[in-house]
Amino acid sequence: MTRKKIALIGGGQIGGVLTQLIALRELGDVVLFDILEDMPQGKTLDIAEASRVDGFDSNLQGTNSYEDIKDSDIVIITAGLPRKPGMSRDDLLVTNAKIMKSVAENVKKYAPNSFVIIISNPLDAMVTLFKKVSGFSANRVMGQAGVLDSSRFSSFIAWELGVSVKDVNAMVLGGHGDTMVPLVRYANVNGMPVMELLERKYNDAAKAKEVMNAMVERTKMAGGEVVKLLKTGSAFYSPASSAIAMAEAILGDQKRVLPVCALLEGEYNVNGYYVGVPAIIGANGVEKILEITLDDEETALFTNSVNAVKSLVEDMERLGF
Ligand code: TXD
Repeated sequence: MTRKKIALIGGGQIGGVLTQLIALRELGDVVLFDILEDMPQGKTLDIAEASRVDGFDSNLQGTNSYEDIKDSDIVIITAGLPRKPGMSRDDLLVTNAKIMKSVAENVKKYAPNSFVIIISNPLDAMVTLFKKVSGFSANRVMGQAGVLDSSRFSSFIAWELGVSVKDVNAMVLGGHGDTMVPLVRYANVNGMPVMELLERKYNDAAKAKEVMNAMVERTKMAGGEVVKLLKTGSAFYSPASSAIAMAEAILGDQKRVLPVCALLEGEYNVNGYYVGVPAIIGANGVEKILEITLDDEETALFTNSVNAVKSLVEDMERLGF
């Protein structure tokens, strides 16, 4: 059996952690691409020189040439700049859209049969643009945001209740921005509703609600919380782990049910937009979007989030992308 080939476009903070995680798990061989000369070569050499200690045989190659990503099975994209002080959303959108356009053209040219996981921000717009430029089928183009946002929400719940995070199931839907929708009603610990456990803990329904609201708000602002602490750059360990979960689901045909940024074509009454929803992820990428019932309040929040995605995409189109 030949090894799988995984191309990473963008060799910054997330790209580096992705490389190491793929090697440690021996998911395949890695080609790490960046426009910065020598940097991806240096990063892959550093990680590869630990292969004896870590015990992996994956080949790790750094490159500045797109030709090297030829025939990759999976492509994970982190290329793009993070927002700097004084930069407007439109500025970030223009910079990263320009980068994403060239990335999409090259992935289309050299890895036309790959499954693509996009991480670059603004996430929902970048996935939309990649799909448009590449012309890839919808099942092969997805964005990573929901796996991380849901992991953050689950972690907060586990810490609050003093239970193993492995038993917590909680999901975040919608766009990857301040309007994202942590689903409180469906959050559970091994099937037991989180709200019920909180009410028992505090013996006070109002207090339980207050605690849950704080966790919801923290989830929505979790990226910013890390940015503020790091001072430079944004979260990179957890976004990398989250993308790896998606890549593993594809490579292992796991049929995992993961919240991913997927193209909606009528599901959830949305047509033609990329939004975070639960989907079955397997060897065919996004194999099926799962529709769940949302109550009135959840529907209002989800619609609000979809509208934020729509306006972001419209901004991008107005800018000529
Ligand atoms: O969950 C999520 N989706 C996210 C997304 C969570 C956290 C951060 N998220 C976004 O990921 C973040 O806002 C950025 O847009 C991306 C990548 O974050 P990272 O922390 O890895 O950024 P870096 O360290 O700045 O790395 C970006 C690299 C850097 O090495 C650049 O030289 C490179 O991208 N770059 C390019 N690579 C290839 N091709 C082009 N054109 C290019 N331009 C810049």
